[in-house]
Amino acid sequence: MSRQIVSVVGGKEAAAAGTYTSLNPARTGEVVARVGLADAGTFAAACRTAKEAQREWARVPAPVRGRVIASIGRLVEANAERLARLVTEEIGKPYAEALGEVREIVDTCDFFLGEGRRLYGQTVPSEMPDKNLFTFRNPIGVAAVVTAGNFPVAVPSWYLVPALLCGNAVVWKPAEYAAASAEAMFRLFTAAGLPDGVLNIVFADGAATFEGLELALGEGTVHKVGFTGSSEVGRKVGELAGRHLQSACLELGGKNPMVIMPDAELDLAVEGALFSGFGTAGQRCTSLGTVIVHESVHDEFVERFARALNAAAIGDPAGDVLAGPLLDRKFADRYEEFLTWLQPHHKVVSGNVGRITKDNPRGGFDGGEGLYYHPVIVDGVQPGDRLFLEETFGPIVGVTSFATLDEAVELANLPGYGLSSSIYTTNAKHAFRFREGISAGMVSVNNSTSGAEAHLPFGGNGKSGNGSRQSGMWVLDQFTRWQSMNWDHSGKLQKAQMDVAEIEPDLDFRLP
Ligand code: UN1
Repeated sequence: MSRQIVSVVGGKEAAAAGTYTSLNPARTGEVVARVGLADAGTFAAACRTAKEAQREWARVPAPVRGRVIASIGRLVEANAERLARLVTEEIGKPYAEALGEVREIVDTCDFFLGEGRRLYGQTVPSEMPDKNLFTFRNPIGVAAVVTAGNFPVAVPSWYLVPALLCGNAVVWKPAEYAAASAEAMFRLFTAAGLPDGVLNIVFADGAATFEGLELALGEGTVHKVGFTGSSEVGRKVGELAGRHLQSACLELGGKNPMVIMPDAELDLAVEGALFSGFGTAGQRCTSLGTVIVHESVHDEFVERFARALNAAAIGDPAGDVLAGPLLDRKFADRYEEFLTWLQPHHKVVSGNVGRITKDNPRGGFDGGEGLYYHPVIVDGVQPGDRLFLEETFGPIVGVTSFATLDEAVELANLPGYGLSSSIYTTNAKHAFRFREGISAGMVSVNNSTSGAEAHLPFGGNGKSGNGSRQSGMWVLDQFTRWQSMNWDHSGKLQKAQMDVAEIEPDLDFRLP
């Protein structure tokens, strides 16, 4: 029996205006959940409800809110296998990775549970006597958070956990195709004791969400928009937020480069490229886009990379595989479009291309009813190619070569994204020169482009985002606003800059 799920606003189930069916991408005949989709009015109503609930929540002492975060972490930990199994069932993420994803929620809770006892402001001296200066972090109010389904629980937790800890209320709109995973996580969060209305979940399609967001921003019930998704939609969300004098927290796509220097340990680089490019079937925003390999090791690298890929298991995500199916039909269709970008000057070195079927099997695997695709390595990619310049969410990696490190950095920055990057080298000078030159928010040395840890800043530049950062202490600036306070207890009006004591120096003094 499949699940029936609907939006929950203020602790109550909200009316649905339509239905979405979330399918198992590994067996598309299996329904994971029937999802009631809300309209724009329900989204806006959820934001009003959140605004009401936020006032009381902000009055709960931050250390007590920290205890709620601690409970969320415990609940997620106690339900880790169930939640991971659901993620695997709903989006086809290999179970080991799904467990890792659930772990990332716990890590995020572990980090922020103590932040309730910090949320440090500063006490600083004034220019004048008998006056004190302070800074406070205030919650922003209501955060509207719209998330993708490739990380249906970990990435939402990067928004939800700090937003709630800081005393905000949240309206969360998860991806429809990952609705059951999102709803399960929502239940774990509310079981930790969040008062009704502090966290609301609204299932809606993109158009209704955008319209609802526009309404809510107009009504003044949303104070921060968080969005994880494509650069294209991110632009629209950023524009909308900007019209309301807000800066959205945008986590967008990537065309993440991996540079391989002639001094790299090639087998290590192959292992890194394999996981970066084809783990999660290439559907992380941090997945590898293009390998930029030094011309002297190009042929050797490509040969080993193709060999490693051919030996890798693609199949049922419940098993021990490198990759399962694509997330959902929408992603499979888009991926097929990316495959049309292949041109005569490209050389596919990995074997078959396209959907894995009886007529186009991968060894003994025919894909059954799943949205499985052959993983593809394309050699000979050139800087003017769409395959080089644009994100290709899915299991396809381009390869190009370079002569000097400066040229490699230039190639790495050329597509104009800036989320993640990687360099394989045994020379520290190369690593630091790369770090300095690369536009990405994240740099790996001798490691995969993916796999960011929960306590480092996560976010991109250029087409990957507007410079906002999630995770770690940096995200606090997304969910709080600084307030400065001065308190004069001198009993008279002391004017800043004017009533300030001056100590005369003898600036003509010189040593004999
Ligand atoms: C994403 O795909 O939106 O660094 C985030 C990583 C993961 C997060 C990916 N921890 O690959």
